[in-house]
Amino acid sequence: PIALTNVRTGLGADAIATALIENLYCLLGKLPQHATRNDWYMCLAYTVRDRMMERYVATLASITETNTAAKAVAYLSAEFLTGPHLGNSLVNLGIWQAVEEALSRVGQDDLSSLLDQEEEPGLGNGGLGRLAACYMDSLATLNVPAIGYGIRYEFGIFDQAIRDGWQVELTDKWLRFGNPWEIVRSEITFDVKLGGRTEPYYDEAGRYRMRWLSEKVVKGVAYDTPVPGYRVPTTNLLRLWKAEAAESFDFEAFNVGDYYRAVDEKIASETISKVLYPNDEPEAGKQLRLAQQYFFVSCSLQDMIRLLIMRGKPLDEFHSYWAAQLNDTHPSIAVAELMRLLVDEHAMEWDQAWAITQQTCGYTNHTLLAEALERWPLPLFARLLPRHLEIIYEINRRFLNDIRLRYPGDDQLLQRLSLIDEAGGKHMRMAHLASVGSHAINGVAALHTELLKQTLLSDFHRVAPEKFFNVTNGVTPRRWIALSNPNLSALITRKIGDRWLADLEHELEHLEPLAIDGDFQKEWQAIKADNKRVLAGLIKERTGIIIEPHSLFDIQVKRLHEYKRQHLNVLYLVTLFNKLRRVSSAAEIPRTVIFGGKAAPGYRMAKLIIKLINSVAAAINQDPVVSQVLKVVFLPDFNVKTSHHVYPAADLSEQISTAGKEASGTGNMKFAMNGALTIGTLDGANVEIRDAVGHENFFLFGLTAAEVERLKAEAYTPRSIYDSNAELREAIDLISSGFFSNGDRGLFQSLVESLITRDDYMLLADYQAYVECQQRVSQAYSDQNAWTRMSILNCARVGRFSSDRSIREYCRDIWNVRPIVPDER
Ligand code: 26Q
Repeated sequence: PIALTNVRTGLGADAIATALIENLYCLLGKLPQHATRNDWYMCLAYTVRDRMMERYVATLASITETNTAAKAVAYLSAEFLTGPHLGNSLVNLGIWQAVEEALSRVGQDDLSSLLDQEEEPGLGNGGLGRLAACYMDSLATLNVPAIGYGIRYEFGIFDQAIRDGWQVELTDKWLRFGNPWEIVRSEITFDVKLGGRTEPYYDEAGRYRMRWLSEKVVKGVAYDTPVPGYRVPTTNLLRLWKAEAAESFDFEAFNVGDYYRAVDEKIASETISKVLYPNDEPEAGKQLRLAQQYFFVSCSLQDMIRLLIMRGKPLDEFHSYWAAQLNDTHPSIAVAELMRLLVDEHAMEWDQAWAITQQTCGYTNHTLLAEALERWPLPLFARLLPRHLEIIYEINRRFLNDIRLRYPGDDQLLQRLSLIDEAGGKHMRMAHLASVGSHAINGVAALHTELLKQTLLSDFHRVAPEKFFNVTNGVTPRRWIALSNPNLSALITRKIGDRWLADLEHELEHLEPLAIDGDFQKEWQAIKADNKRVLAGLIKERTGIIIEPHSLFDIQVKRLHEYKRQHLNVLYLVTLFNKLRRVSSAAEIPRTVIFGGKAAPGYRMAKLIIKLINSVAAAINQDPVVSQVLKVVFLPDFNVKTSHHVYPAADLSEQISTAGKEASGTGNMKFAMNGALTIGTLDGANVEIRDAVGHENFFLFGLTAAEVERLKAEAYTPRSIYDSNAELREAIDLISSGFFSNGDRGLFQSLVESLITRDDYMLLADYQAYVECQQRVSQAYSDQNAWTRMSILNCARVGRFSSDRSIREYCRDIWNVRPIVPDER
């Protein structure tokens, strides 16, 4: 090991203070008196990164050195929604106080303003990308060697602004001021072929083989970001690929004098990692999305092979050293690409390559919604990946042959299982490719896994039940409690010691006896009140709306989607509005209802729901009587950074999706950990959260998933509910009347129409139950001591929703990997 001087590694305030000044000077070329706030942020970031390097290098060595025999995890994901790194690094390295002290010695006593300076990497849409980030934190914390492989998007998820109540998308220029957390590995690059055709040939041994004569080649360059575990020796990495032009192509064009064509090629190549696609983006741009997926998967698998060879291991032991997890179908082309690399590039026999591929890959499903399943039109697929199409045909032929032998005469079964959907324009079914190519398939909550087995993948469950597992999602308590709710963390530590952050499942429950302790309740309430004041300040700053910190903070933050039913919440608000205008509002519990979330730019109904929320909010907030007891806020640009202030301030967490539609949800866990009570349906992980916290501490309403299906099958008629429920009709009619849209009766017509005529997500069916449940919430909130007891119990009992528990289950059931004990390094 290199003897690093104390200024690069020292964890005390002295060493850190010296390092800050030195980095400011050496890396940024500034003296303290000329440094801007961003300069201080940058030099602090470099100073913190320096302190991760020793562990990062040692951990990487455990994946590259010859004599270590540990299996490592490759988490393949098109999205990693890490959020800002600085605060999290301080928590995990245990240097928060030392940094505060060091900063004050150099005349900077506002750490929080420097934390605020960081542009968050928004390299994900929502739950799935954030889950990948939580899992990276837990892998490192559990000392499991792992690489998160993905794409270094130049533009992440768009920034959201609200203008005149509508969502406006702004480009996310997160790299504008540089990224101090990443290290470019210019020497780690791979060529990725695209397009062209295939051709058979005979190799030197006289064997019949295929080669791929591609139309073009792009180059992937590795950018590494260290991922420190919580107070452990392991520091893993995120390895994100940036697309660049393969130089050879520049030269070819240049040589024939076509300089501008060479530059065009370069731009086209770099487009591949340019921008993150929002989910639910329809048709347009599909080809680029597939190119993105293939690009990062190919680079990652080539890198894994390179690392295996570096370790001196033979290729036929690939699966003994790598567990590759496919985060949804986005990286599922890995199944065909690993086959191509092994068979075409490394001359392995098909059967052996197939065994290795299946033993290496695991597939996590995150959705049952038919419209969200990835299917590629065959012509498009063939154009971009002609060799993979052949490989997939061969996988399919062998797979269906096997099924045919086991289930003779069942042609329907063959058609349903096939990797190719033959109906109405042929399509590649990526969920089928992932399922066939993996040894393990998992859902992300108990209910979701059951539904997966009964519906979407029922035929796969029939032919290979041993492949199916449930791993209920979890979230990291380091970011979602320690970092975002420091006062609550300090209180917990004062009462039950400091082991809970590393062992939430077993330690947090020690809070339970304190739920009825009057003094503890007071402290708990004081912290919640403080957090609510902070959020109120942020809301005033961002929206100008002044809210009452003593009111019940009722919060729904998540991506906008009809199945998540933000508009059910709105129907309740309009109902309340009507009621409060009629009768004296004095008896009502004061509430502040807060929404946040982005809509996919092409999802018109989701964008209309945002407009509706803002329109209803405006009417309520300006009504002199109603606004005494009810305020409604749409907090713009909900992202990881903002969310740090949101979860800790919530009294009530809205988890009101149509039962059977939300695979798991993870916000539900973040809220509960911070002492919010949940109003929710029996959907996703809500079911397990309710069981964990106790049914009496959870506000349940609505149809079950089975009831939703039954009702749908029996010809559901939302209009009859509209006709028979006067309060509901009044609410809907007020929206139709133009009351919230300056008399424009047309504005919300499509929304109202869809509710009354189709109501695909059963809002009307659940409306009355929801309204009544909200009344129970108000009643419960009026007894502050009882509410506080429930709040404490919610926190104390959700230890199992730590991502550490989830990762332990993946390690045991799916990956067969073990932690590296620190001594082994
Ligand atoms: C697909 C094709 C083209 C462009 C984009 C996409 C795309 C991108 C992202 C499709 C889906 C996503 C993200 C899905 C997602 O976040 N799912 C959520 O995953 C969470 C973690 O498991 C669950 O808790 C949520 O229930 C689930 O909705």
